[in-house]
Amino acid sequence: MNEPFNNENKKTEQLKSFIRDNTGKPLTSNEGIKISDDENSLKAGDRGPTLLEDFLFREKLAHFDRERIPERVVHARGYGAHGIFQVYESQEELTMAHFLQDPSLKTPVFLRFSQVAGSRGANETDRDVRGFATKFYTEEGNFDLVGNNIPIFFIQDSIKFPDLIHAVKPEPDNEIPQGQTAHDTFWDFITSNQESAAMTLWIMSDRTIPRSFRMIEGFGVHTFRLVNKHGKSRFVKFHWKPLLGLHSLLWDEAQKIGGVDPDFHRRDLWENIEAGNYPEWELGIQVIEEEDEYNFTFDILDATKLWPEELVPVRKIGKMTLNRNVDNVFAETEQVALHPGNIVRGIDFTNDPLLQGRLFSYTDTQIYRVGTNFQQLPINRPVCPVHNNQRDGNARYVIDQGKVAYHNNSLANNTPYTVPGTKGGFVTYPSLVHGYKVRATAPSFDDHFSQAKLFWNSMSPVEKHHIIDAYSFELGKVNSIEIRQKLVNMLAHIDRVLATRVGENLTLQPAEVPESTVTESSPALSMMNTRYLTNTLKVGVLVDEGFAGEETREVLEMLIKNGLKPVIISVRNGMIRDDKGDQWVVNASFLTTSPVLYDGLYLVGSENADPYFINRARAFIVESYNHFKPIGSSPLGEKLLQELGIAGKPGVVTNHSANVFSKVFTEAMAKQRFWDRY
Ligand code: HDD
Repeated sequence: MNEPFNNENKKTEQLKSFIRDNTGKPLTSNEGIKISDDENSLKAGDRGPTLLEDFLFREKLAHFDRERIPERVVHARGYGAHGIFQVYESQEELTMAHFLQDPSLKTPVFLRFSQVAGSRGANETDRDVRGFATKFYTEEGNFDLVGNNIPIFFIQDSIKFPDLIHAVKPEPDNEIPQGQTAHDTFWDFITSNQESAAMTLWIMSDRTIPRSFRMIEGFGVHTFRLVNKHGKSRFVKFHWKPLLGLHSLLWDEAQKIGGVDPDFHRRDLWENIEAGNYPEWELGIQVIEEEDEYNFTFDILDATKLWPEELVPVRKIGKMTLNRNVDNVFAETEQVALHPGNIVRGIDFTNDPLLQGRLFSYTDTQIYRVGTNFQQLPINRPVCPVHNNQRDGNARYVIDQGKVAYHNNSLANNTPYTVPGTKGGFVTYPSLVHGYKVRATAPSFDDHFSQAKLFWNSMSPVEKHHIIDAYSFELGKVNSIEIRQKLVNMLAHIDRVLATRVGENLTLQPAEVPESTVTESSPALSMMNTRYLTNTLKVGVLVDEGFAGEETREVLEMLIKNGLKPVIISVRNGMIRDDKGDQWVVNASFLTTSPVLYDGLYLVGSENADPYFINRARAFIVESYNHFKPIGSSPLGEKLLQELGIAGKPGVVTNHSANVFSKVFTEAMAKQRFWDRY
């Protein structure tokens, strides 16, 4: 039987017993010997050589030599945080899953965001799918929802996964390029495997260059099952919807941020959690009854297809809040072992051939990457009791008592004992399967273009423009003219205008091929239909020596009240004086920061601004303006805006009364981009 469980964050409590605080403590070896000198190795004479006998030196170096473990073969660069999940109301009708029954229950979670292609040191703003992998530490064992920020996938059968990844990773002869899809082998794979058509539209969209991890959606991608206590099963897809809305960078910004701050996304997540701005997502489900399995124009087991929300609505059933940064990235984020095969009672798999292959791959990779006993590492341990007859293996942490390690037994009264389904044991849903053993894909998986067209039809003109630019950029980096042509032809199957526009940028004509006839669109797919809030958006405040202190203070206080985060930028780091001689802290200098790191600018200036300040402010404003961002200015700054010819343009706000300005500028910040500047 399960041991009693309380409502605190049991995972945090469990992790506490493994935490070591080294502050103020004597330095020791791993064997506990106090160390008197950690700067000089033991030598024969002070000019050496070093003696083999130096066990302290040997231990230190040998451990260092083994500090790295293999990085994940995909999703190597990632960042995680702890939190909790709470269901809004009992989902008993749909599932037995314990964590979805009681709205007062706070289930601990760990969420790891990642990018697929780049290595552990890759730039975080590369164009890439983002992993969105959640471990729920439930009372009935760990449930992992290992998804992405895109609801569909490249391929239908997991046997192709190594091929896809070999194609996207740096090309093996010269190991170029890092963390990019813009190269020959990737687009060769895509054009040779046309099931990827719809996925390429998603990855060429702004979704793959997010503004923040806090502003991405998550999707379980596969069709799973929910099973209730009467044994009734329904098909389900899982969604995570960010409460801050869905927002992205521009491609030009993403590329520049890669140089200015390669840690842009982790810094954003870390800083906001530290500041108490806890990011939240609602968990949504789409449910299809078993008897409706064949009532759709697509196969619901095909991972290259989504279920349009207008056809199968998303019901929001709970909320996840990330509220604690890790204590140690290696011990927690790097060693966490996520696996879509980690399911709990009330949730089950389907025959989706992509999911089926994943069920093998993840445990296999964890054993290789982290070791046989990876589930015993603190971050991976369930918060409920674990008892079984598995023993030994490399780096075993648990000490199992007694002589019995087998089932059935009589010496231990046949314990640990099995638990029937009626008492909480996991029982696989008895779905009916029949058929010949064949290596084949069902014809119902054959339509590769209808949903690609649905996605295209759903995009706003700005989003379409970005997608055309993205394909043109990527293909522009492909050397093979044949591959460029094949892609333009593939696009012609989706939409002739798209293919023609991309073709024009490459001086290529799309072939005459049948074009998808889908005319529907799905408003839920456009990022333009998201929420627009000011919460935690960053405003770069440009000040120079002798700036109007009182007025600036008044404005900034109001902006902070409205959820914005002003950052004072000036010529030098350190301190700056306002017109009353008051000292202000400068958060960043023109040397250490860049306009691409801010969601908007407020130009305060100064009566006697120095030429260098004006020069840098001009560059900041021009770049922000070209990135469609809000720009505010004090009356003193207005001259510069006029000189640049942008005063009075959309999203350019001038301050004549602190009150009115703060309100109008806040509204502009919420809008985030002024596309009518195009
Ligand atoms: Fe995968 C990691 C998501 C298909 C094999 N995958 C990995 C991670 C995420 C995903 C988010 C990182 C987890 C973490 O943060 O540690 N993968 C997906 C999604 C897929 C998908 C949403 C399609 C719907 N993956 C997929 C297939 C295979 C794999 C078809 C192989 C058959 N994935 C792996 C892996 C990784 C992995 C090799 C690398 C490191 C790891 O598992 O822990 O096993």
